[in-house]
Amino acid sequence: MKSLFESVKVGDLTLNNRIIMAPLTRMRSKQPGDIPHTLNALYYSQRATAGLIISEATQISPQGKGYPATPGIHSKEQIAGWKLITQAVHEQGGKIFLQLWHVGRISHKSLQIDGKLPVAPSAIPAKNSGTYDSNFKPVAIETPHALTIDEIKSIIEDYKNATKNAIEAGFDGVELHGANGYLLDQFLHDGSNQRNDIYGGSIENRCRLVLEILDEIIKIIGKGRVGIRLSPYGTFNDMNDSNPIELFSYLLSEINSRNIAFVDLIEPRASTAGGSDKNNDKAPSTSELFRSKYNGFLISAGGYNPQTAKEAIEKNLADAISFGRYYISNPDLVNRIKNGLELTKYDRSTFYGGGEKGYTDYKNFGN
Ligand code: 8OZ
Repeated sequence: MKSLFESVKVGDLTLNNRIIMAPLTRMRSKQPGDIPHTLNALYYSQRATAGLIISEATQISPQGKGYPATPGIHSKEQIAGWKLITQAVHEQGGKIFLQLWHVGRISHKSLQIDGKLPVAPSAIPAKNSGTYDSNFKPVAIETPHALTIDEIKSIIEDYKNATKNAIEAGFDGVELHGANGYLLDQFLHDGSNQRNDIYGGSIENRCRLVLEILDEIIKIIGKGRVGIRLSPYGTFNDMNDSNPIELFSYLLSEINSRNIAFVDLIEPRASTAGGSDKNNDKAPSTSELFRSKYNGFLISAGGYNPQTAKEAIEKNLADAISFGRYYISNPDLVNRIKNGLELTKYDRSTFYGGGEKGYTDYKNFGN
């Protein structure tokens, strides 16, 4: 029987266990410049006993930014900052992927260069969504600018550049953020993509951008070091689609043929992407919907506790389990689960922005 605590091969890597630290937005990069720094290195190195750390979502370009103080991977200073983190994690025996992010329409003029409008597949705003300006003041989402084909090509270049920068910064691989209503997800779903060119309309066309980017980053870093995060049935950031089963079945079949390191699927029950502690327990599960459609290593994320994680691995519903909120408050999560220790509850008020409090000061019982 499979166990959460056994080492396992994923793409080109061997992980020490099947417990993954989920990508977690914490908005604590150094300002100005969205630069990772020593405090972030301490935070990640405290969590290095995870089988794999997936970094917080990281903008591939200034245009890809949607929240204050999220880090980037497009400047020399940011690459140097990330090096502190990869080195600190590697010194503790951990592995870390960088999550490549473009927010698309989930941004605000005040976060964009020259106050330009955020961009998206179509000029459709996300309803009931918001973000924060650079002073952490809540702001509403605007109607985005619909990207031209040339602008899409330039975004693909930004993903390539970011992947090269991730290699330079010492990451073990990259995860493409295709989830939670950000740019790539906006292209996938017909609720946000109403283009009538090669990037819109049919499922094949809506999946084209994700697959083109996947192919480009595979060429740069190798398929064994590439993963992708998807959130089928996610409703966060106003996502909706007329036929999600067909959409994600097609996408997974295309991903199968590329033989990448892993797919990281957010459970539909966690449809608010960690934005609330309420699960939609009536939602169908990833394993029921998609386990049989994907041939590779499947990471499952969203609303797990130690018991349900163990069961999911033992029943072979997934190959690894990703923890988000519990990784915020339990840096030694692997030890806690392994030894049945109580988990520390997280403090939601310190999730985004700030310093050490609620970041590097959670209790650690050791590894
Ligand atoms: C919480 C707050 C801001 C961004 C995601 C990158 O949901 C995020 C995110 C989460 O994937």
